[in-house]
Amino acid sequence: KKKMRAKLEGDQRNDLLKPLETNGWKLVDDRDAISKTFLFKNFNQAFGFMTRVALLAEKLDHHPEWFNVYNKVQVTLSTHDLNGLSTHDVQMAQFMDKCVSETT
Ligand code: HBI
Repeated sequence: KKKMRAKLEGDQRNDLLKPLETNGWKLVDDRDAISKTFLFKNFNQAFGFMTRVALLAEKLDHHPEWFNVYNKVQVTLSTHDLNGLSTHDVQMAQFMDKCVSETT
């Protein structure tokens, strides 16, 4: 059973979300979640990104909600067991942005 994370709140929540928001992550209106749309050069790059993220998702047992069409990947991150945001979501978001920075 996966280690349960606490729901992000207060100062810790703001400190962790601020940099992500600077990086294009948005708070979702009607739920405690963050989302971002990634645009790649082509499907190959988009799916390569999804492959890297999928491996981390399995390692963390924490999976994104995502939609892909061709070179676009729309991602929403939330911790379903908490019905809110946890550090798992922050870790996934940070990793996704890292993947993009490593994409030529
Ligand atoms: N992914 N985003 C997210 N949130 C969860 O709560 C979650 C998950 N992946 C697997 C998972 N929980 C399971 O560990 C539990 O539902 C048992």
